[in-house]
Amino acid sequence: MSKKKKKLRVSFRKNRQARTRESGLTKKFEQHGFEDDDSIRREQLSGKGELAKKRTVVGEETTGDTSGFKVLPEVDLENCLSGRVLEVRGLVSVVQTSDGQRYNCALRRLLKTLETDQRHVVAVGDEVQFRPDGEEGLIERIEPRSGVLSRSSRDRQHVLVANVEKMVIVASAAEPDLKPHLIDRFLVAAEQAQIDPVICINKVDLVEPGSLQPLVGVYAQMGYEVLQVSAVSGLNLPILRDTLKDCASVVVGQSGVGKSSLLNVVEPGLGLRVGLVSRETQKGRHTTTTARLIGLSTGGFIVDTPGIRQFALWDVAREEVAGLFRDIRPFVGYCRFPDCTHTHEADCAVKASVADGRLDARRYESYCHMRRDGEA
Ligand SMILES: Nc1nc2c(ncn2[C@@H]2O[C@H](COP(=O)(O)OP(=O)(O)OP(=O)(O)O)[C@@H](O)[C@H]2O)c(=O)[nH]1
Ligand SMILES: [Mg+2]
Ligand SMILES: [Zn+2]
Repeated sequence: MSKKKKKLRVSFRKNRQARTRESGLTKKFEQHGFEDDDSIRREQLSGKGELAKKRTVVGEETTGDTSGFKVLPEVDLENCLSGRVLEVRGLVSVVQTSDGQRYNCALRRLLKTLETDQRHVVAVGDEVQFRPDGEEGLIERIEPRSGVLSRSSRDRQHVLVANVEKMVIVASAAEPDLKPHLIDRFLVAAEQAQIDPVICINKVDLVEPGSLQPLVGVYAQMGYEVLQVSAVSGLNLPILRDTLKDCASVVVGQSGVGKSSLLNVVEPGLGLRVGLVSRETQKGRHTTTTARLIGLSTGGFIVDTPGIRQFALWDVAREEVAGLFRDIRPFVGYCRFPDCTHTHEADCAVKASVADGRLDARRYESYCHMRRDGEA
């Protein structure tokens, strides 16, 4: 990246002066007096009265807002190390460099105050530049992201993980029951984020062999990779291991489907905590509580995530949903009305294809749900 650095006018959050309590770690860095932080504080005192919301920052303009910011601030790379975020624990991000060293990093003030739609500024999987100081560090810059999986959380973007190529959608054949609608929702998110999805149906030891075939067939026909696995019997785990090899992946799915259990057998010695599924409610107990990046001995990494109760899509307009269904997409051009919603209109090619069996009725139902919810 050798783009020209410019002075850019960017927006900051309004309540910059309202300083919340910060960890000792952050304070320590402030005492070091890193220049950007200083300049911001000085501006606050410069007699402009109420805080101006725009400031000048030296950096590169980012195309799109992949890291949630419109500017990639200039940093003194000579004093920085680059690393990847393994875990975010409140204000502290655990960052690992390529030689395996880990640092507990705080966030430079500038990054905390730039305006963004995001719920949290740093995400697991982020590549960052940070200033090391013993076992600690200060994140100076978050590099532009690709492969961002987000969900919507109270109208803000919650980035679950950044910089992944693959999304392993884990469902369970039983305990808890298989929920194809949730798979469909994750597929839409994967299509939108351009992350390659793999559908992984776990706990097949609990059902009759072959009973999942109709459902598996529907997804396989759309060109998705579908694996039927069991963390208990070991069925098809070599294939899963091979799929994850040398790849940057994330596992997603409801609580209790066996995400952590699968990772424990894919990467022996990991020892992730797993939890029982409640007998009465058939629900998992949210055993994994924070996303965590795990390096694989076969190369690549995978991020284990907490079970998601509701996965609300981020930044998908209602009109876009049909285009994100691989099986519906080919028909939409043949409807009579160009703005057809494929729900109630006459001469709708999508509805016609459900009627004659070319489109799976359950998938179409999923589509209608996601459109109606308004979540999408
Ligand atoms: N029968 C059977 N049980 C399994 C299998 N895989 C996992 N389990 C059980 O399912 C339960 C939940 O497993 P976890 O790995 O904790 O599930 P998780 O998806 O990580 O759940 P959260 O961390 O809560 O999101 C545990 O009791 C596991 O022993 C499987 O293939 N077959
Ligand atoms: Mg788990
Ligand atoms: Zn239509």
